[in-house]
Amino acid sequence: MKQRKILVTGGAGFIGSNFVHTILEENQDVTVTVVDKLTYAGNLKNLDKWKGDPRFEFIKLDITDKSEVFSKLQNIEVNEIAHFAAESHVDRSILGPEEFVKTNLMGSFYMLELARKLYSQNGLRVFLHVSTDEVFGSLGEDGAFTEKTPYAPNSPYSASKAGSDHLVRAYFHTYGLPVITTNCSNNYGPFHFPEKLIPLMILNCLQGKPLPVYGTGENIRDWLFVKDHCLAIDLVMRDGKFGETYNIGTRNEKNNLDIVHKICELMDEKNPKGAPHKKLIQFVKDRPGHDFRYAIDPSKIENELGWKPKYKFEEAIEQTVDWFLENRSWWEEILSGEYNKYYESQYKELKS
Ligand code: NAD
Ligand code: TDX
Repeated sequence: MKQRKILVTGGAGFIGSNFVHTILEENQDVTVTVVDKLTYAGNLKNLDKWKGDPRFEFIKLDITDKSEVFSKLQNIEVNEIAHFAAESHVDRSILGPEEFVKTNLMGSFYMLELARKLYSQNGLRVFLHVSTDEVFGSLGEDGAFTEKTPYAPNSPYSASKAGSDHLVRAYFHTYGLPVITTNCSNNYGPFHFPEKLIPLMILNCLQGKPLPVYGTGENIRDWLFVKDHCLAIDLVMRDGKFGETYNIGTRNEKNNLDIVHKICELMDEKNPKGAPHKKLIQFVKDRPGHDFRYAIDPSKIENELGWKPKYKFEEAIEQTVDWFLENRSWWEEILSGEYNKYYESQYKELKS
């Protein structure tokens, strides 16, 4: 394989920054160019480690601005694209769907148009589109999503991701672009933005704040450690088949209340002055259209690409809690800014 020169969109966000760490830590002979708008969820601190490294470059860019995308990137020397940039929070998509349609659909469209140009100029090797299991909708008590499950998105977020998945597919069939899509389940780990369930519960425990559980807490998610996800994406970029999709998950279903209890137990051990943290649990209004259950069947990536996760849930969730305990300044800065206003108004609404 030629030297890999990877363009990573959304590389200052949660999964994108973990992917940059994985790629640069695991490979010497690779360069990474991150493009990111630095929205509320993007944070250059996530990439501090690579400042000044000749293998790393950062370009501030809004993927919904077509002229900016083309003026800044059409002559760039990259041979792979990993497309993570998106609006990612379901609750925010319910409050304001427009940004989701713009970034997830139009932004992905412009990235595909750019990829088409780079492909015709110098033969782009792969365009990897990072998507979600939420495009498949909600499961009942049984079964799991396979690559053949029909699409049935229920939130503006998942509908915008589904739309982008279809565009990616069309660019393979119509233009022969070497695309691959991955659909994964809920990630957790370092650099997770505090609005999402796991970091929110860890940080509220640390601050002695209520732990808001939507509805009955019985909804089920299939939790994937972000480092396993990033290794899987790298594998798919190297060995995956163009035009195909791969589901990524680790058969790790848990209901939300079990997740919250697990975090409370870990916090009782590591932050004994707040124990028992489970006294902070508060049942609040349910999310509108709340999908009941997600579960991934990862047989295809296991059987065809030989993928195996490295981490077990028990060790990875503890590593995650430790990361938040050891990186106080990272989250304190986020909690002291604009995000706090969003959280407080969201929480007020959930209790009303
Ligand atoms: P995130 O919200 O933490 O990060 C998104 C990043 O994209 C941020 O750095 C943000 O600044 C950037 N971005 C947003 N709009 C942009 C724009 N217009 N132009 C350029 N950059 C922009 O999200 P995440 O959790 O890291 O998710 C990454 C990808 O993985 C998304 O495509 C998401 O749909 C998908 N995904 C996430 C999960 C999960 O559990 N977090 C699960 C499945 C799939
Ligand atoms: O305060 C909360 N209380 C609560 O009960 C929050 C923030 C969430 N929840 C519930 C809702 C969900 O059932 O926890 C579950 C997980 O919620 P989120 O962390 O918001 O994740 P989810 O909506 O499942 O979506 C995530 O996984 C799939 C990512 O945010 C998406 O980007 C990804 O595609």
